[in-house]
Amino acid sequence: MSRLEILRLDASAAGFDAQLDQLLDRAPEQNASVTQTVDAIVADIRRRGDAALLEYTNRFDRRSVSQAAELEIPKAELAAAWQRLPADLRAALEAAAARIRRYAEHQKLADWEFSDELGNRLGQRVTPMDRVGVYVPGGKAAYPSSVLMNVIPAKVAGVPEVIMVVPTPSDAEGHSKPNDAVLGAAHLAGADRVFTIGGAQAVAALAWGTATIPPVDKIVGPGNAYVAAAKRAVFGRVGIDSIAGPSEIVVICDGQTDPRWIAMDLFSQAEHDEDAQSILIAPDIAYLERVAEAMEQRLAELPRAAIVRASLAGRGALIAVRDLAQAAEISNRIAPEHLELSVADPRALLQQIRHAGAVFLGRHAPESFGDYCAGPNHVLPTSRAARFSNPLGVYEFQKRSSLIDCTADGACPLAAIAGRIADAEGLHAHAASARDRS
Ligand code: HSO
Ligand code: ZN
Repeated sequence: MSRLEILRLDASAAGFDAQLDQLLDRAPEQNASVTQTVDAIVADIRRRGDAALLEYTNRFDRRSVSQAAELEIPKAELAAAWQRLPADLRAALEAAAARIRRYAEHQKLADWEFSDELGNRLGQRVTPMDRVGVYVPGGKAAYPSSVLMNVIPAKVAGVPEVIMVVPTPSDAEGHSKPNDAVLGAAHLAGADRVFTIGGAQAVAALAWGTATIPPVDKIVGPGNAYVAAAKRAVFGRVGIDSIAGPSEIVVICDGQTDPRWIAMDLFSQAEHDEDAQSILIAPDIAYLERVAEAMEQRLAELPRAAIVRASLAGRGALIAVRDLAQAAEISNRIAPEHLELSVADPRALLQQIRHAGAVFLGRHAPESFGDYCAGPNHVLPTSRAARFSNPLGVYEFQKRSSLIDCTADGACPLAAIAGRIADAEGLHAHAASARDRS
């Protein structure tokens, strides 16, 4: 077996900044031909509804469905899939779901109101969306954990109808068999309806609605380049969550954690796909080499070793720094999706961290807890989006309305202010409407 390849960088060396920029350079591709194909599919679904949806589904997923109604998995089938799961998996999913729900409860936005000195009341009222769509990727990336992470916050927000879609291509024998764990998780999380559709056609159907697929108000969930392009195309018609890029982890270690643990933490991200990124930062070159050694040894444990190798060779890095302060600075530039602070005093280091999707504090909190069951959402900002965006959460399924409630007395001073500004804007009706209340 060839040695595991991974880039080594020294943060104090000349040229480091350029090297880091190059390492992070991954603008989410927007391929013109993908965009064109997707635009055509979206337009076609919008125009021809179910007929187009059936055609694309049969063509792209090699299926032979004749009635759009057959695309729905009946609720009883979801419950049956749940019952078919091994009891210990059911128990684990239940425990994870309970923890995810409990965390989500804390995220609920609240109503608030206050009175101004005139006796008017101003406030915010929070209401859930009516109907949302959750896209679950098919194939190997059909993760039951992602079903929980997307559906539970929507339900906690109070969304009455959560529509899940999952592409279910036919296998070699021509059978289209949805994954039991995914369906079981949908049952557990409380998805209201599930359809076996995917790709741009599923996103378009959710956005515009067809006779069979009800139109939703927002679409969340990761997908391939076609799904991402379709989400961009329907944005505005519906809300979307952020467009997910490859998953990333940065581990900052003080050199005192068992190198074998850190090796596996880096692998856990790398095994997602070749484009995933794992970066270790430590103020100790010798320690970095011990981790590299441990990676060499533990790679043999992995069924997905080939993906891990490709990911680490293409996008991984071991970065030597002067001290933990410099590590924090570099991490802030990366703004990673996941950040492990595997150090003696993670709370102190946290003070220096400004941008990260999720922070795992200390040696006993690996990312995989966050992926499955710690409670916080595993849908996190990727590709440096942690500079400006947030984990998926209950708040993504809630909307705020402003409340303006004036008394007759409280209205007078506002009429004068509004009237004067409306005059300046040359908007007569505004001014008159305001002064009517004085
Ligand atoms: N690390 C992934 C989530 C995931 N991991 C699902 C395992 N299953 C993105 O945060
Ligand atoms: Zn993961």
